[in-house]
Amino acid sequence: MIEQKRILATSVPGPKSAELAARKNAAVSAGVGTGLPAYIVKGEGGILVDVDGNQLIDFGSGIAVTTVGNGNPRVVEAVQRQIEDFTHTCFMVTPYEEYVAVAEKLNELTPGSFEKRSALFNSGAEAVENAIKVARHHTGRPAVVAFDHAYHGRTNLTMGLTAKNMPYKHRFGPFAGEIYRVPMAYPYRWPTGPEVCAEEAFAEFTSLLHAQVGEENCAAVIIEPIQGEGGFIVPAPGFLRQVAEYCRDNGILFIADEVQTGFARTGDWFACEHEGVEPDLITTAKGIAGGMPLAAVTGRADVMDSIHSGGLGGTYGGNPVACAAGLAAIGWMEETDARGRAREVEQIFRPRLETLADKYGVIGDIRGRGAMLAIELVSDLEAKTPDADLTKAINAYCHAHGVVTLTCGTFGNVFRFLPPLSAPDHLLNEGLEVLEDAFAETVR
Ligand code: PLZ
Repeated sequence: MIEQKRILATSVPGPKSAELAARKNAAVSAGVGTGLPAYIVKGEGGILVDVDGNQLIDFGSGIAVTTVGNGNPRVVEAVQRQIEDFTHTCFMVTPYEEYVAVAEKLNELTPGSFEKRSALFNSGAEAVENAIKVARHHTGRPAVVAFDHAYHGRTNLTMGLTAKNMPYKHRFGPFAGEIYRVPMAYPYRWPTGPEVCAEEAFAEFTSLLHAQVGEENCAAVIIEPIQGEGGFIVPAPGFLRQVAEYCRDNGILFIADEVQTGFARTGDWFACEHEGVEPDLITTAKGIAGGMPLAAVTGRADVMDSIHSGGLGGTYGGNPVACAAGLAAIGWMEETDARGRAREVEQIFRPRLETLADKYGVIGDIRGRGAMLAIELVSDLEAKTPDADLTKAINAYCHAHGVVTLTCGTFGNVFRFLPPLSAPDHLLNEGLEVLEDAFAETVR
């Protein structure tokens, strides 16, 4: 048992981590960065233990993956059991029940009162690739519309869908064709104000889609119901619903990329439920399997079944160990009311973030839902000038003081919180105290 307590045994990262970092630099491509190079040897609940014996508070869940907590015992046990039985057959060769059971669970839990089918993959990017494949095949149309600030992955097609150049796209092109970008209903930065954001963004969306794509050429519109890497941007209320309705009216498939938002993270099973939106296709990954690589496309049965047999697949997609972990993680979320816990986490974080906003005058926006929350840092509240340097400084302070924090945002000025849902209140509060110290130490 690891005590749910922060312990600073050495500096963070400590000497043993520094040695590993030197080996990393000599062995691993420089293209693979490490945010906080403290090398982890063990994890439990909301704590990560590094090689130097430091106990770090986890405010990132490995980017929204270990929602059920680090080393969730139920997931560990399911993985161990499955590994003893068999590790792999390839579902396309000789199938097994766990894959089918995950698909059944996804079809049941995802929004949409219609009949559904699922297909399983290994990563979020792979799920997005396949959702686009399905949409193009089903509609017979080429074009895909994505949004400003979108993040959908690092493979060629998903890089094309991702909005931000550095570090994701820079000199990695050319990108796949027939991808069009439209403005996001980003309330905080909407030029004419948040009140008119949904309405005006929707008008721009329809007008651009009509003028530059043509409705009848458009296979799909893909959107994160709360944008992740782009800055935890919650679309102005009503926007998602309007876009989904417009898609339905025009024979365009509405794809919700719930890779980061899915599985209780936002206080619902899926973030688009908050707006009552029923997507044609949903992509999931990350939180689905407590850390094992598993991803999925779930959607309308008529769409998913329009693909010829053999048209979807992959060697490892829906690997039995990952599926066993997925069933255990979802079971844990159902039985512990993980959605309720995500809403409690918001209750713990929000008031303290609001206090920070009042005290320092550098937080332009507090946003997100459930256990997916963020603050946008600015050097001037009026001008909303992004303050990436301050964001970096606060992040570095948290790291050095044993809290694993993450930043995001197109302008690098968003500080985000994605704690595991099994982290106890006192640990979340301890992490928030470090954040408060970080503000005290770093804001001018
Ligand atoms: N769609 C909405 O958030 C992954 C990326 C980290 P993969 N986000 C974390 C990084 O810098 O690579 C993500 C996402 C949304 C798709 C993806 C891609 O998921 O499992 O990383 O491929």
